[in-house]
Amino acid sequence: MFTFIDYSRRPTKVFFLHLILSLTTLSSFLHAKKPNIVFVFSDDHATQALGAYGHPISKIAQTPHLDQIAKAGMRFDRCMVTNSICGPSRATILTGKYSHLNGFFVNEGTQFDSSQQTFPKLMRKSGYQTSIIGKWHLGSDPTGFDHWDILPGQGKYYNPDFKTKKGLRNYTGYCTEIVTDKALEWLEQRNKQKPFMLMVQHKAPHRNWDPDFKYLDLYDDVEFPEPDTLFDNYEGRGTAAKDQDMSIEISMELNNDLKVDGNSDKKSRYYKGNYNRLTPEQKLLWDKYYNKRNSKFKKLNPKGRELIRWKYQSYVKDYVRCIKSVDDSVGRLRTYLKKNNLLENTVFIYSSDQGFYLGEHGWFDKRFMYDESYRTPLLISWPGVTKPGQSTDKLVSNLDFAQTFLAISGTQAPSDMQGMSLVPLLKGSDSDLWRTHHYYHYYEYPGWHMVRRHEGVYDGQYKLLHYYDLNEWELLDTHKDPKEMMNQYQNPEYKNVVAAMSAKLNDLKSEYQVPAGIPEFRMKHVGNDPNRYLSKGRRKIEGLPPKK
Ligand code: SGN
Ligand code: CA
Repeated sequence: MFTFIDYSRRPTKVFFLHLILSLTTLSSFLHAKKPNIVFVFSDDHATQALGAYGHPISKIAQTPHLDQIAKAGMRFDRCMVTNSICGPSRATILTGKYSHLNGFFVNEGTQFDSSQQTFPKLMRKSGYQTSIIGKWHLGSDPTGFDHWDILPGQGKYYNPDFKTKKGLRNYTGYCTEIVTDKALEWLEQRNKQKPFMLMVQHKAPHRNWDPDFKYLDLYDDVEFPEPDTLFDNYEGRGTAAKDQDMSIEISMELNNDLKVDGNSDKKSRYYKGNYNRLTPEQKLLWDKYYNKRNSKFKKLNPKGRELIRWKYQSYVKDYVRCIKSVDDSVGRLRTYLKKNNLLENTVFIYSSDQGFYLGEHGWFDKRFMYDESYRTPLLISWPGVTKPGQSTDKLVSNLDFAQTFLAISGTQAPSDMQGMSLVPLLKGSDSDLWRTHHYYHYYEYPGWHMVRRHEGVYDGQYKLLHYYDLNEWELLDTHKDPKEMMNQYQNPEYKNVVAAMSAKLNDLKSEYQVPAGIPEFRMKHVGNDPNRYLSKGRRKIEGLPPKK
């Protein structure tokens, strides 16, 4: 903030005093150590399962270390993603650009063009050491990092492989813990003369929600609250909500997702991809917990709604167990920073590639522009800059991360980045000049969970969605209808809102240079089988033969 001082009316002594003060501030600014950045990022972490956001689930499954970031800094209540899926979210974060400009639209079958401009490359140029450890999921190898040690593809929870410039190496243990060990090792051996930017990227709590052995029976005796919309029948919304393949009832698999017979059905996906990787000692621990859970399940033999309820409870428990390890990871990292006198000069950031459904609308997974998957957690602490315990409901986005990191490091952001630096918000600004509307675009169809392509705009209350392949629109009034159950698009009372939001959608598309018309882009590798990604349950309903 600048204050104008009229020196002509003041004695010269005061003028010199101000001059000296300004020069001292300037010199301490120039000599101040550039802040470090630790960016912890998880995969599919819903705000419902993060204590600082206050949802009933997180009251049971607490996250004290994550909450500490919010207590020390700022909680962002409306951090909206540009495209609610893994690789595309990561590509947006690296480039500060929407999918249509960074070229990474969908997870499957594409490679990130790693020759393009990214924030780590720019930070490196301005003297930062850059490092990424854990999930990457962009096909091509990382560029712009002094050090990288990543999980190939989706990565594995148990005894994962890691990939470096030297090739692949297998590790025994639990992924979240190994990623943290590696991050701490890197911090220890880094060049201590330079500021650093470290990205710690967890696989957890991604499907199929495999917990660490020490947490297998955590929350076992607890009943988690069911969401009001667990038995949603999608009345009041269009084809896309009705036709998805991500329901707990139909799409969630007893074997693969809920580990029923996971240790005995040798042909199953779970056995081959997960159980089979375990050491004999790990197998004993796994068997001990899941054999008990499975035999209880078989005795109970639930049907209909009771089966959905059992699936929901089992799913959420494994999911929050995975988050427990992420919380531990944050605790270990912060303890290290504190012990090494680094915490005070480190910006600590926590976020996830997108949100997730924990049974809302009867779903798991993400992709839709509905709240649970469109909104992602974002917590930032910056000691001495952000006042402790702040929160903001400004519309921010993963589109803003690149420019934020650049601003923190004092690096000029290139003008072709499309986001906004969050630094003014972190410094307490409540400026009206912030964005009022956010643009969203999801592309992966046909694909896992069969969510139709859509784009839309959100202003904090109204949300307009366009499923252009279906020629269907939805307007949601999230103040009156926070659970997003009722499409108001045809309701005459919302005529003006629809008109205003449609105009805004067009404005944003031209501002962000979204190519006109329906995107040409199709998932190349789907070939001529549009049902390639259908779940077992859906294949049965459609009368299709089981997948091999
Ligand atoms: C896997 C999962 C899907 C999930 C995608 C994308 N199937 O394919 O359920 O939607 O990842 O997730 S699984 O049975 O292999 O777990 S993302 O986080 O990478 O976008
Ligand atoms: Ca994800």
